[in-house]
Amino acid sequence: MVDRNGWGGDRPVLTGSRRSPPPSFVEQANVTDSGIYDEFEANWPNCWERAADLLSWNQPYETVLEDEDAPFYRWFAGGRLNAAENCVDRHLEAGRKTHTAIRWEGKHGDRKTYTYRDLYVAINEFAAALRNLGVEEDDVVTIYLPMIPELPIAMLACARIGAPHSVVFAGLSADALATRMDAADSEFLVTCDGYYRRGDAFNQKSKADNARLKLAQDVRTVVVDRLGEDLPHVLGDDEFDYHDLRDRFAGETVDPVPRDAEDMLFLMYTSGTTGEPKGVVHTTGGYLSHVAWTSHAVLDVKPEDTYWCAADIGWITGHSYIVYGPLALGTTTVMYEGTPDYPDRDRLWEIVDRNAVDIFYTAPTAIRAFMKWGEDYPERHDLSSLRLLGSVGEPISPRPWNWYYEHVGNGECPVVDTWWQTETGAVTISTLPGIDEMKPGAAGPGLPGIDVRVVDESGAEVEPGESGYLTIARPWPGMVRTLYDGDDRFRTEYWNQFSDPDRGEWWYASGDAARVDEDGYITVLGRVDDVINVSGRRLSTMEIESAITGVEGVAEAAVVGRSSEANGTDVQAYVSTERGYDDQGEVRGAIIDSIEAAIGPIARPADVLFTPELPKTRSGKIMRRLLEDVANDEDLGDTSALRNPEIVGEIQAEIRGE
Ligand code: 6R9
Repeated sequence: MVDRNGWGGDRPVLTGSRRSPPPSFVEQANVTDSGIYDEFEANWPNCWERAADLLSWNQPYETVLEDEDAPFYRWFAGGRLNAAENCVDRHLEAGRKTHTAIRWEGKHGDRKTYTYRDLYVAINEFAAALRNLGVEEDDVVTIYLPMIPELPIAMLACARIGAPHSVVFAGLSADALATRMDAADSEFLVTCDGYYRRGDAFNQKSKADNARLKLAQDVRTVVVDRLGEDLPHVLGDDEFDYHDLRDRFAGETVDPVPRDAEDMLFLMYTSGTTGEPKGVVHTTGGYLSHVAWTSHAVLDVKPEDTYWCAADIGWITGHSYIVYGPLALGTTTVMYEGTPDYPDRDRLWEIVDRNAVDIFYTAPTAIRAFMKWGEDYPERHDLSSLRLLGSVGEPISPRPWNWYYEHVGNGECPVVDTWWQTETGAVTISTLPGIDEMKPGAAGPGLPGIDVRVVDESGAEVEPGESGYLTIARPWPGMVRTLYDGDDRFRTEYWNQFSDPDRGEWWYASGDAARVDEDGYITVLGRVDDVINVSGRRLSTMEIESAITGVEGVAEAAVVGRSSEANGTDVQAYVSTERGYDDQGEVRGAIIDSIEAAIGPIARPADVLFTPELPKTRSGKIMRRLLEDVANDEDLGDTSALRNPEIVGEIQAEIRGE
């Protein structure tokens, strides 16, 4: 039993009825030859040249894969390329200057269109400005921006001059920003004055200022003026206005720096099993090949499409499938600043309709909300431009899958349920929409060339239908290369558990539990580590617990995931207080504040339950597993081995509201 998050280890997971790819889709799909699986198998690892061929290389690579120093793999070694040149310049050269690269849908109906030429100009000017500020090749530039066009512009400007970016989600707190900048030794920051969320203006600069105060290093900061009069701000020492810089460097061009395929393209911090976030390192050649290939083969992106991934660029999904994948293929990528229900619950469908969006990619948490709001909202709009739908971030169960298929796709668009992670860089498990049958509730088989195995504790593959640990038994181009915090942590986090180095077997441990069926389709059950997935966002229970225990009066805390219809999982906190701190309202308020300060509002618990004690083993370990079962109203089994079994009944009664 490896399912720790209430996805129901031994409960049957209902998969809905199978569906074949609609013939109208198959006729035009990018990949239609079912022989591709065998072809990749027979030619592995050289099959991945197909991905690398989607890019333009300044210098051809010498080998596809070097595995002498596993698990530190090298892909396309010897090759040189620049990611920004691949995402922008080469499309201009191909005569597509006036083609729309980014279609930005801002709040209150603000809109902007960047052609590939516009994007080229913006990236060059900002790259010149960054150089002038002292950014050199390999310096990490932290970007702390919401969903405004300056975010992809800044990323690509960094890529152009060979400076890895580290984008920190705009909703994270000052502390979280400081931790990430400190860990990356980053001396450059791109942020903004503030941004709108729903109707309100949020102050981003004050968070950035607070983060800078916590850092030992000097930080040169570029501030994008997003709110103008709505949020006046002053620039201090070492702070520069983005638009002034653009004016100063107007018309300048900067030659793209040819990067080694294995040079770092970016860093992305993600929650791990300890309180310290992990700095996932992605490199240029493998990552870009893999995102371009999966955009082509899984999302079926074509240059003439209008493609929309409704994620935030602050997470990996937005990096791979709003910015790098679609732009590498020269398509039009839609970028949306707002929320799905503002000003009304048909906002997304209005955008699909008005822009004639061909491909739409979102998360199950959003799909569950659409389903709850009802089909009237999509029905108000003409969605017939849609050709393919995608889902990512969490397991999607058959009911929302079918709803999405029927009410958004009108039964005519394949739905790809794409499993992947910050660490995999790009999609690794999914059906190929022009070839494979879809089974609602199962993501699909490993993509061609990806060797997915579901194994037990000892690393032996489990029988179809049984649950086990999801592993990948071979390297792939988009994979994490190491953790910025060190190679040791990279080995322990991902490779020690299932690898057998004596036999030359390196199996990547994903941290997810899964089940595989007789056709090799994978149903992902959820995380097996101390990470919980709230609305598709990875949170570390340890990080939340340490924010809680930092509050005066808190004696102990445990945080677990609780199944939630809306969010997939909610955060459930259990807290015991020190003597004398009886005002639970006050402590609760301080706990929420502390979590928001340490991580951000996304980590706010759905419930904080106060208890005189936490259930513990005789050796004094908090029984989180049991607390998770209590939160999910599961059968608890025998609790007699606990030091304080009586407390469990009390907590249970409290949770059930008895
Ligand atoms: C891309 C992304 C990764 C975790 C992953 C898993 C969950 C993602 C999923 C899915 C079931 C899918 N996950 N896609 N679970 N079905 N199609 O979300 O990256 O933020 O690193 O999260 O998300 O638990 O391990 P990241």
